[in-house]
Amino acid sequence: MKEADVQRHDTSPAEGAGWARTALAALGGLIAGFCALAVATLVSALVRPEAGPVTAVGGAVIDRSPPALKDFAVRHFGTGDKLVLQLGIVALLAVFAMAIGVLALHHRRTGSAAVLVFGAVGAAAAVGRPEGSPPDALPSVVGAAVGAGVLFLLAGRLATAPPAPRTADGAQGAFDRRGFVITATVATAASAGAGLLGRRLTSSVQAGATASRHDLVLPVPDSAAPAIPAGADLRIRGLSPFITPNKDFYRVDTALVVPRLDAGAWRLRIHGEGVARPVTVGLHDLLRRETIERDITLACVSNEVGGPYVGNARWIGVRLADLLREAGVRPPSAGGPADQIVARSVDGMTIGTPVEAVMDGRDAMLTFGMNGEPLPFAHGFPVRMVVPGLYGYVSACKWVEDIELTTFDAYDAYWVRRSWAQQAPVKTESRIDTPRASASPQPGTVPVAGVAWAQHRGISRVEVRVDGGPWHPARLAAEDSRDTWRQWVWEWPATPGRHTLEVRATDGTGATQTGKRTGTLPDGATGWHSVVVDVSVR
Ligand SMILES: Nc1nc2c(c(=O)[nH]1)N[C@H]1C(S)=C(S)[C@@H](COP(=O)(O)O)O[C@H]1N2
Ligand SMILES: [Mo]
Repeated sequence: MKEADVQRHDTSPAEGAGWARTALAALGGLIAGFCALAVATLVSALVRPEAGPVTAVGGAVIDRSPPALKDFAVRHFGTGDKLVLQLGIVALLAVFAMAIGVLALHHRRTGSAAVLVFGAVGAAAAVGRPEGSPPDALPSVVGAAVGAGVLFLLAGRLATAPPAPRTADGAQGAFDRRGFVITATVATAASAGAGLLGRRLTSSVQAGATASRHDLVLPVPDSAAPAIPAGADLRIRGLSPFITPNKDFYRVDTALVVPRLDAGAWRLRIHGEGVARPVTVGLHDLLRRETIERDITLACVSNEVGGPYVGNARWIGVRLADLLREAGVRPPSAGGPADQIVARSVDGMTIGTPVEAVMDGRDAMLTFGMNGEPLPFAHGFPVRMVVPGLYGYVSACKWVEDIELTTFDAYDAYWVRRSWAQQAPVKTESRIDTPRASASPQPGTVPVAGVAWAQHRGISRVEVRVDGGPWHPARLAAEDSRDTWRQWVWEWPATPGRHTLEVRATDGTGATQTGKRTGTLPDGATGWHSVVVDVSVR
């Protein structure tokens, strides 16, 4: 403090130079921040890309977001929610960096110390993530140390008068403008180099993962999925295709950086209560096992009525129940002590699934193939879980590396700790895909079409009504399996005017979807999807 104080008194800037120094100080703060982040990028490439400060803080924000906010973000930004979050963090950091730069102008040491405080925040966020460990602090700590040093140097250039001779503009203000420019340039260039090197390192590591995905040849399944019935896809304009292409498949997860795992290095451990013979398997062990191929519709509990977070794919993998039985696991109904399977991903996600559901004969899978190709990285490469009939957050762990048998009493998984239900079977839902809300079809016959799903129970009826009138049975597309969604269409004799269309489905047990509107928390939204359209002669 003492030195800074002396400097403050030393520099009595000439009038007019004040604003320029302040602006340069703010710039200095930005440069210091840039250097900190760039160096952190290099260090995180060596430690773990996800341990970088922006990613770590973003992850910590996600971990702590109340469910309503998470829902809001998913709803409004979709998969872009993460980009918005990261841009927000960087923008906020930029503002702080400028403020700290100005602070450092007068309080050099305090300003530099403030940079270290931000480093500590980043370090704490990284270590505190579900998958965090002490080395994850390094990127933030080293980055902040460099940033603090750069700021200290730059503030020094702004504070001290250069030794004579003065430069041409030296008369304007009593600070070392030239020194500032040189220091700023060198620091920026060196840090940019470090950052680029970090990116290079990360992408060369990821190149291995990409190659391992490219090289993965999916087996011909021992038990192929039954051919999709010809009438399963009604091929109506505006209606979701029966099979959702991978590129269009919704994505919901907490990963700011998609984990890119090397298939050859991947291992899955199965252990815990009642596991007589714990096992560790690699991908090649799975490929050598009996493989199955199944069409299964996946849905997110955060999907609002009428929402997009549902998709149908053809999965290839192995039956999880086979592996569990080999490990000596018995379901609770056969006296097994564990009633919950906790799947853990490489990014620290935990997903709790009832053992009974996995072992009751349904096609609960560890999958490595999606629609004829290896799982895309964003969907869990190399291996994820899929369990028909349960929402994704209680069944579909991506990038899975550990399966522990335990009880629901003993352990709450990630989303359960954030007020979502421990157990969540998919609710019967239906959605109108066409016509879209506020469409204006011509009067006459208008196909009203969509999808309905009640995984593992199947769909037995779909009905549509107009303006609260009588329910009309829709024509159902052929059923592929009760684990998949089902398309439907109703030919509407549309008359001019504004009309409200509503849809409801009945599942294979005969239970009709409730019209009572509830939100997504804690175990999935209910209510009938409705769209308002304007039928008009054009
Ligand atoms: N590792 C991991 N697995 C995860 C999640 C996650 O955040 N991390 N999200 C789950 C949720 S909430 C859903 S709905 C599904 C979505 O799978 P998808 O992104 O492949 O559509 O993945 C599940 N598996
Ligand atoms: Mo989800």
